[in-house]
Amino acid sequence: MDNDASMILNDELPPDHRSGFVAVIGKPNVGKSTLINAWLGEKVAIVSPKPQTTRHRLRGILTRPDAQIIFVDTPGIHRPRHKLGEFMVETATKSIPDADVVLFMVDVSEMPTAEDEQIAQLIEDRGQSPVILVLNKADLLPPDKVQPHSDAYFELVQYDEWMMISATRGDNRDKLVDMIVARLPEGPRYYPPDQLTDQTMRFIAAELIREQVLRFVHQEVPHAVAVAVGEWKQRREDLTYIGATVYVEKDSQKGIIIGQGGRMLKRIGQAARGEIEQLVGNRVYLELWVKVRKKWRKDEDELRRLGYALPRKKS
Ligand SMILES: Nc1nc2c(ncn2[C@@H]2O[C@H](COP(=O)(O)OP(=O)(O)OP(=O)(O)O)[C@@H](O)[C@H]2O)c(=O)[nH]1
Ligand SMILES: [Mg+2]
Repeated sequence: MDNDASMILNDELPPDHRSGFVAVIGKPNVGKSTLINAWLGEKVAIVSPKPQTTRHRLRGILTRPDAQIIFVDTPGIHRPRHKLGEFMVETATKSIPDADVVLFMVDVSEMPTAEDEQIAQLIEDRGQSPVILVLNKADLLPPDKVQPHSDAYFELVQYDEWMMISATRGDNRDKLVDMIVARLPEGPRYYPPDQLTDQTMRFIAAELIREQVLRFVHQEVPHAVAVAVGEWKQRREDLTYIGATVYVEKDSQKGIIIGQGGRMLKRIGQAARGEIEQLVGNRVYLELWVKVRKKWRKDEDELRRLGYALPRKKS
């Protein structure tokens, strides 16, 4: 196989093969990234119990003999408080009109909030494609709340179909994929069958470090963190050297990330190293630095430098 086109092997596909883009939209923390990872059987997107974990649009690619689904994971839509938040919300919003199918994901264990309502409106205004309402976290839903909670969501949005699932426990996960495939247009594969994401290893490694920051550091601090991977070198056949910088906004946050005697940074580094070793498939030597970039979340130039590229303002 000598080029990407032949790797995709489209000539072997059945004539009614389906493909398309499926945007997963919802407020923060409802389980969008968890579901995509579960479908792919690999961690392509980081996950955390804290809201506003995902910051970029990223693709997770599921290839079956009869279909290729390109899931588009998006940042949770919320009321932004700084330019990073604006970037995140705009990124998610822009994915709606481009999608062949929109999955509107909600947390059915709780009643809808104003955020869910706004997103429902956004989907109605921007979307032209079928909408599947996904009621997630069914495992947390007490039996007496099934009807009132579901009804509240059914009233919220104009949907074509709905499914109640548990992304973590697995209820109806496969059924939902079949429901999606039935709604996709006929078309070829866009990616080689073994490709799981459009993200680079470097980006995923930086995210895996940020995931551990979200895990170990609390309150506002993890939200003020950005991670950039600098050096990436194959030192030996079985050892990769990775140097990364953890950016924070204040000296006090730097102190928290480093911790007493460097203990917190060590903890973050060790946990992230384990995850990155799984990603690259060999041993990793991970070196971390912590730097202050004052108010980077409010500064467009800083955001761009850290990989949160906003569209250029029209002059
Ligand atoms: N009990 C339960 N927890 C879930 C389920 N799905 C996701 N979670 C948990 O919900 C939390 C948030 O999951 P994420 O996948 O990061 O949520 P997200 O929608 O991608 O969040 P943002 O990236 O912030 O928009 C994590 O702690 C998950 O383990 C589920 O079906 N049941
Ligand atoms: Mg997410």
